[in-house]
Amino acid sequence: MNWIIARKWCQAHYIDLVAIQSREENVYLNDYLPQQKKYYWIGIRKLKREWNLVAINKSLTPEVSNWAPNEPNNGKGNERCVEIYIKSAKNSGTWNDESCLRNKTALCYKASCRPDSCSGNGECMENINNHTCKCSQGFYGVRCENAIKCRELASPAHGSMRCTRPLGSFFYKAECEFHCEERYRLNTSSKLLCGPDGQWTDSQPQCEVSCQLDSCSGNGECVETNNSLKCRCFQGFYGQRCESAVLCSIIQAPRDGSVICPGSTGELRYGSTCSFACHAGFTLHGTKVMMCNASGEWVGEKPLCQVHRSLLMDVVKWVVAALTVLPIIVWVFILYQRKKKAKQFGLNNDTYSDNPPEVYRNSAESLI
Ligand SMILES: [Ca+2]
Repeated sequence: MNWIIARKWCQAHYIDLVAIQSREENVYLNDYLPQQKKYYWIGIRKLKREWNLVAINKSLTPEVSNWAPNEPNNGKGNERCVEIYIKSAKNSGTWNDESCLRNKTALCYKASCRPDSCSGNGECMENINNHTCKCSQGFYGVRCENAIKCRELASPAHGSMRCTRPLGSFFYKAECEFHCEERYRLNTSSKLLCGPDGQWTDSQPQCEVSCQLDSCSGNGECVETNNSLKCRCFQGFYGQRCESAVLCSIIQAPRDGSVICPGSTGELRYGSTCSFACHAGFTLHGTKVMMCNASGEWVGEKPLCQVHRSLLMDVVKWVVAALTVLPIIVWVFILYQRKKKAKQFGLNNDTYSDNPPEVYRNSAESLI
């Protein structure tokens, strides 16, 4: 029967003309089949200038080709079908392109592949009396029944992991997503896929502490180093998280004066200022405004309130004037007293004397 009828016959009684997919099969067929005078048709035909394995509709590859020397030669100009020499005198087990109209024995095959022959994870290849599975990426085994496994992952410290595992735990096609607690950040991708080569798309993620707005209490610069944080405190603050402020001591008002520290709420921090003033009549001597520095010390000397100089001078003038006038007043008073005594004894003598006149004394004695 010619090639076309041979194929139809095979399709009717078996599956198709044999689809040879390896060179070893040629050896097997040559050993196994009996010799036929005109040899056998096999399931290879030229379609659109390419040799095609018609049963599985695949192009013939050089690795599978087993042409006899100088073949295919299209010797008669219409050689578009392929025969196999079985137990020939020479080139036994090799192929020759031949006219499809020639009559030869049909070499059929019986299917061995079933829909689940390769577990749905590979391509089933028909062989003589058997089949083999060509597994898809990510699968292995005689029936491609095993999936490649990636190494197991775990939830990171201070984080969580959630996986979808269509083929089982951490097998090919598994997807794992990672999340970190507040104040922590993933150091790699948040989503990992298990690839067909058994490798995750990234390394196991870890949650590392990350700088937040309040990591340094808003009083310093946050720096991330080796999964830890470091605070560089601004001037006037200290502590691991810059949580403490440098404080200056409470400053007292000067005597006869007052002090005002604007904006302070009891604590006098770095940068606080205090202004001094004196009561009326006093003058401020020294620093009018003092500032708390980054070391917790006041800058400047506390001022003094002293009496106003003009007022002091007025007081001095009054005292001097008083001291000048007072002796005169005393002298006038004494003089007045003496005159008064003289009048009392009838003596009209303007001449001043510490001793009263004898006349007066005698008269007095005479009165006694
Ligand atoms: Ca030929």
